[in-house]
Amino acid sequence: MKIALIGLSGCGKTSVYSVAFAAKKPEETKGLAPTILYETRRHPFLGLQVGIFDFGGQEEFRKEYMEKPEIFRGTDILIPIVDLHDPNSYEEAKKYFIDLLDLYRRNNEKPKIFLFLHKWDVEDYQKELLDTNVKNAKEIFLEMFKDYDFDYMLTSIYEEDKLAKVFRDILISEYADLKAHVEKAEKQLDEIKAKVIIADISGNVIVHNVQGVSSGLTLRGDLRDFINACNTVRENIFMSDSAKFGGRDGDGKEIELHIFKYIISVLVMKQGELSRESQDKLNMLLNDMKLFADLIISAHTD
Ligand SMILES: Nc1nc2c(ncn2[C@@H]2O[C@H](COP(=O)(O)OP(=O)(O)OP(=O)(O)O)[C@@H](O)[C@H]2O)c(=O)[nH]1
Ligand SMILES: [Mg+2]
Repeated sequence: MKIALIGLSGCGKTSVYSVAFAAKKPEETKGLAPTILYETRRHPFLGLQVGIFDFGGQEEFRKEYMEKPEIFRGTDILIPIVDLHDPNSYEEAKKYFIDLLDLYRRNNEKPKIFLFLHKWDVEDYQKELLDTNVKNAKEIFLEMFKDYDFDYMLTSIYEEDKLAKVFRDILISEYADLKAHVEKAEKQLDEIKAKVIIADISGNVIVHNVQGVSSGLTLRGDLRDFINACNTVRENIFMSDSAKFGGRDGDGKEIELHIFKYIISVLVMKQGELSRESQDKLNMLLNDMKLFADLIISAHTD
């Protein structure tokens, strides 16, 4: 899957990538240098290789790559980013987006479009101006994508969890039936009295009910290591596609890891036995995640 991040220089493309996919803190993006030409990065998600193209927005680079339409070929998802802190740039951004849509047309391609109205926060910006800027941006930008499979969202790197969910939903939108499962899991988690994290084998968090276990999409390092180690045991010693692992200390603290179809992992952390009701709900969730993993595998083989 190929995702292209586009927008004028300084609108926040590299920051969005860094916070959502590369476990960077929002503040760490303040010193980012402008991207030269473009950068590509690979990120595995649900067993799929996602290629993320981060296009430099400075004029000289835009000129250069706009003359090489083949660079854009094969884009599944186009993410145009608008800087809400810089309303004076809207018209230029619009021109750039129109040129790009033309380029895709010439390539006979029609990517899905998710417009980010970005920097929707008051970090280094006056609150009073933000609402007006959002309103004007909507008037200028929503109209232009109406012939496309299109959606827009208000985003900020200072809302890491929300940004991670935005990307999770964008990535999942490529698989027709998965979204319903994720939404169901989100509801089920609310009702289980244990800490539960559903992630893929590469450590992208899909759903969780624990604060502070992820940075963007990326699961905390120690838990990621645990999943990795168990996954190696599953593969090399059990030689099965699914497996369950567990640990417990003297005080009744427990951790349980379920791996389904070498793709989905469900981590459960609890103190003592769960109530019958919670255990029933957890079992339902585990069943559903098994199904979810099956669906992903069959989507891959399609
Ligand atoms: N307040 C705020 N600042 C942001 C946000 N996202 C990015 N920034 C800041 O915007 C500045 C520019 O970010 P970059 O990610 O380098 O911009 P870019 O779009 O990659 O720019 P080019 O590579 O030149 O095209 C940095 O100082 C970031 O900290 C955001 O959501 N809110
Ligand atoms: Mg950049």
